[in-house]
Amino acid sequence: MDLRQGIGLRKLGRTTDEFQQDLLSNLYYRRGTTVESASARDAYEALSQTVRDHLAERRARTAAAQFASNPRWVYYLSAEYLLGAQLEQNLLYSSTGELAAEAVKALGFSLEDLEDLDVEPGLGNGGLGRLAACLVDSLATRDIPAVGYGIRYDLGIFRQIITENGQTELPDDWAFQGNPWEFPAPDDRQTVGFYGHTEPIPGSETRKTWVPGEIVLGEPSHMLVPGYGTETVNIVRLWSAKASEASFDLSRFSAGQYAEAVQEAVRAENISKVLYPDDSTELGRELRLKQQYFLVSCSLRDIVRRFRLRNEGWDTFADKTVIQLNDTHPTIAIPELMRLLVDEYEVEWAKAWEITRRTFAYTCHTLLPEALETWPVRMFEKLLPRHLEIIYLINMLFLREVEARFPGDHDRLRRMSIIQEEPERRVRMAHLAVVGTEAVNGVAELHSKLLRETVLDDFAALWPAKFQNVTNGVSPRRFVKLANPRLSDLITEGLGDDGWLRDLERLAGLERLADDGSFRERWQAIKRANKVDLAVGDPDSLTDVMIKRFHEYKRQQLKLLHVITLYQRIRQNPAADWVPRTVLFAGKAAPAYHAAKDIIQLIATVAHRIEADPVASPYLKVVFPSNYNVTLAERIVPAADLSEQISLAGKEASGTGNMKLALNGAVTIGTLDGANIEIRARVGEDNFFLFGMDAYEAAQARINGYHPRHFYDRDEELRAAIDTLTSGVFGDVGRRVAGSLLDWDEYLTLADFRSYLECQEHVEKTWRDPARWTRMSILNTAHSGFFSSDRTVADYAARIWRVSPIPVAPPA
Ligand code: GPQ
Repeated sequence: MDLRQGIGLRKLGRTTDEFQQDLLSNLYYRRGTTVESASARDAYEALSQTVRDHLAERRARTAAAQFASNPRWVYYLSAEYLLGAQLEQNLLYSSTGELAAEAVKALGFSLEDLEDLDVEPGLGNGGLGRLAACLVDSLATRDIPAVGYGIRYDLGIFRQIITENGQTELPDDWAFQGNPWEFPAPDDRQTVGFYGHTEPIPGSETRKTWVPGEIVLGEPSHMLVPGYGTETVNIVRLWSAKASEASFDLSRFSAGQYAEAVQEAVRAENISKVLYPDDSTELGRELRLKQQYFLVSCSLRDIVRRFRLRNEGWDTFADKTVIQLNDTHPTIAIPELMRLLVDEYEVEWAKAWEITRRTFAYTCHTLLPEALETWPVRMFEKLLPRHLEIIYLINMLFLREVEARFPGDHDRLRRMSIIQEEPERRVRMAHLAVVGTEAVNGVAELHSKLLRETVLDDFAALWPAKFQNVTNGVSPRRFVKLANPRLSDLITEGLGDDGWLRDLERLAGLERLADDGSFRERWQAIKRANKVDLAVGDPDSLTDVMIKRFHEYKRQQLKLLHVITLYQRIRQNPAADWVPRTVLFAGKAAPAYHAAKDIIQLIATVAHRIEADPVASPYLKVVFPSNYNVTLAERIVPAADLSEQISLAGKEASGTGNMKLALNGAVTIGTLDGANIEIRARVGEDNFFLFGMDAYEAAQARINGYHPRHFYDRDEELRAAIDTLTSGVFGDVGRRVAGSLLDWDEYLTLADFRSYLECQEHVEKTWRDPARWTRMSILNTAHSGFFSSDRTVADYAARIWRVSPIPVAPPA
């Protein structure tokens, strides 16, 4: 029998009755229960399996089509994925939502009940992890053969609880009840080495044998990644660390030394135990480096295995493989591929280097110097001795190339070296990533430009053609269709069909409706209904949202100074005609980032104070829901009127929340930073509230000598706001935040304060004219079509990966 013919033989329910039957079948045979005793969890599991089968059948056809065409595959290597809840997405992407609603009703449940049981896998921190999820969605939607590789952390990003004492962190055991969306694939397990030493191979100068001192197993499982409006289903493959049988010490166990007996196994399995909850800061910990190598080693062996299924030799490897490095976290893949080729497969160094360079591409996501990863040489030497030798050789050959281009320029060699010498010897991962790849990209126009002009300027001088920009994007399915069904229906009605979900530039067709009074009223009513659903404040108030990780550069402290000033103004003049506002903050701070946690605590304290104040509370409300994640973002974004994108210019690489909010009709107040610039260029200056210094002015301000007290002395309201903090009415945390602003103010908050407040006054003036505001809101949505991750993926495909779609035929 031809296996390909077998695919599609099993008939999947496409009518209510058939779907119902499939659901019951899963309830009985896979869940092992009955209608009479089925709990909500039983129903959830059975439903998930039923929906999953629809995708699995498409997956089988996808694999057949992709393997038959032996294309160039895109492998996305990322330490983080924030995939979001799966049930709702997969119902949409398999068009089974209505069938499912009917079928579960017969079991006595509503779809909403079951969706509440669907836990989002929080395998990432913030923008970088969510971008990875949007890109894999769009890769599948664009029919591009791709696999996303990552780590299956047992504990994802911590669960956050906000109280007046600030942020508390709890472990996130996301798969405690199992994960119905995941397929284990133990047969594809890999073996990963760490530590040990290297031995020369007689007769060879470049080849070595690495004898690891510790062996850990990597076990993969995968989640299905369906495309929208197409047949393709790709996968994300996640690795779990498992101890080998040999690591259990039976003799110790028999001697009653139970802890010692398992200690080696525990150490091995700790590698994928927990996601490091830092964001945009380097974390120098051996376990983190182990995680990175674990991901890379397992994934590369899997990539080679997949290549070998279809191809022989190495000549075509780079033609059939492109590996995108999501920031520097997976950069050890470069020396690891060299090691595999040179040491294990005996490819000559120069040829191996050519293959390696042509295989990799690198995306940089930051401009913050403290976020550029470096690792102590001594840590590398101990953990990955062979990789360090390979890096040294790569560096020597690279510096020779630099010397040839810029003879005698020793300072340049020192600056560009992959090894930093002072104050301690460290491996610069970003330099390794630039040297070992064919393309390097930033994530927004300004970011890519500043990378070329500052952080990576020497490399841009050496290889100008290597540097590109690919502006980020977001999935319109998750962040418009799923998050905002009301608005999606109105858009579809306004445009005549739902083609915009696969071709987001078609939103431009809404422009002509921005002046249609009745359309505007419906638009406004939807925003209001979304606010009612969110239920955080008066739905008629201006809903002002700042949702993102807490970091000083993002300047939640500037927003807080605005809140305190508004509070003081209202107290001074309670009878004035105030615009009622609900200010919503949400986001997590890295547990060790004390300054960011102080800002969270201070916001919670101020919120409480205002709430308890009968004079101010009718006009001003501050809310801080706990545990910001993809699911919560999907509730907040549709309800937002004003989108706060107020980072110090030149610090936010791109931002993607800015895109989600604009697409849902929030108007941005922002600086000329990251993708804000591109949003403003598209939605139009009149439909964007701009304030503050630009990136060049900000850089210059520091050079000219920045003194925050200068602004404090000259601005009465700023002084009043800071003095309140210093007075201690908001506790010690208020004093600490005020102190850090007055003494140093790394991100020039005080310099932008007045400009921000004036801009907020302009916001209120505009808000008082609902027709005008609604028009701005519609135009933001209409002109944000560029920010679809489908466009981002098309850019990568055309300019970096050079791959084309492989469509999958529908079932016969
Ligand atoms: N980003 Cl370096 C993260 O979320 N984590 C990180 O460790 C680094 C960057 C963000 C970046 O701050 C945002 O401006 C981007 O929009 C996002 O990556 C995706 O590119």
